[in-house]
Amino acid sequence: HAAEAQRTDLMTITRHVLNEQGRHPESRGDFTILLSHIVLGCKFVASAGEEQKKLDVLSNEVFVKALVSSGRTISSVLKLDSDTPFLSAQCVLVSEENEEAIFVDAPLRGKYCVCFDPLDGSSNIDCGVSIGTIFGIYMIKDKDNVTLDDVLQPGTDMLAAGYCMYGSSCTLVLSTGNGVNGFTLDPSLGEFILTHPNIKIPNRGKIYSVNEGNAKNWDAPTAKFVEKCKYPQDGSSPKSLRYIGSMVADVHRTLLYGGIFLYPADEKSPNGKLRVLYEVFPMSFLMEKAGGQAFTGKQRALELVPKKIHDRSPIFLGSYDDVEDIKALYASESTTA
Ligand code: P6P
Repeated sequence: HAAEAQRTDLMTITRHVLNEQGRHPESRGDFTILLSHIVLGCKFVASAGEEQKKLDVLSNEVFVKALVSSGRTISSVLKLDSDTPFLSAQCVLVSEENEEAIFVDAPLRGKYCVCFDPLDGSSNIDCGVSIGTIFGIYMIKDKDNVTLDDVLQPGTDMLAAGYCMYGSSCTLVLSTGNGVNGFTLDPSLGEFILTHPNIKIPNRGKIYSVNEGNAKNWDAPTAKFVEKCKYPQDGSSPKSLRYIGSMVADVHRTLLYGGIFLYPADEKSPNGKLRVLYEVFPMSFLMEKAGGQAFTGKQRALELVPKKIHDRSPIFLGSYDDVEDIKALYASESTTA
């Protein structure tokens, strides 16, 4: 009977977020409405696989419209490719060229800013590798006087973050500040059901995840760290290399199995490749809430203050003890340098 009772007691993501809202009596439910619109966008992308239009273009449009129509957002920073068509006159688009955030028309303005990448890893679509949506949510400081400063906040100001991975199943991982929970889309119900409650990343893992093809450009601490993964000096077994090349998939495996994901700076890209606002911050937020940590090579990743909305940063994130090891290598380099 217990199994039957549990089976019919569906913990959907909406119910889970409502429970979380209960922890904030002052809340008027705006956050819950905002999240429900992000979830709608994720369901759309999950179902849009057969669409003719390029999936990344389609997902940009559906997230922008879902967010604006939620009436709870004030601006959203999108990673758009140059060929993304301008949407309706309702908003000014972000483009990687002209560095503008999207400011929603006054009647639909809310109090949250959402920074997101609607379809990270989209270059992997045609070969069937998992891709995903990544998002982070901030509170706007002054709704009537919105500036870019509302978006250029440190990751420590983030209220919530998450990703939705579109792979063999559709999994949404979310933290609203109190732990990390994973939900799997049940297509028959059209609902995200809680399948991974209270995710905690192992303190140490057996996997390192980096693009070894960039090895000749790495700095000394990264090179030393990877060397130690492959040829450990302490008699432990070498780590396994797993690199999918789609951040959501590599981070999701790291969160569940432990280990470390690295996208370091190198001579070609002194700030690394990954974007602060909608890749580094949301994933760092989730790692910390799951008991791991995230480091830029110089500081705690969430303490970065972005200067421009498409800023990049090197990132080392994952199991707490594994990140400690690379922090020690950077610390010793800075003392000997
Ligand atoms: P590289 C995908 O293009 C992406 O933005 C992330 O999803 C992924 O982690 C990274 O770039 C892969 O970059 O240089 O290893 O191909």
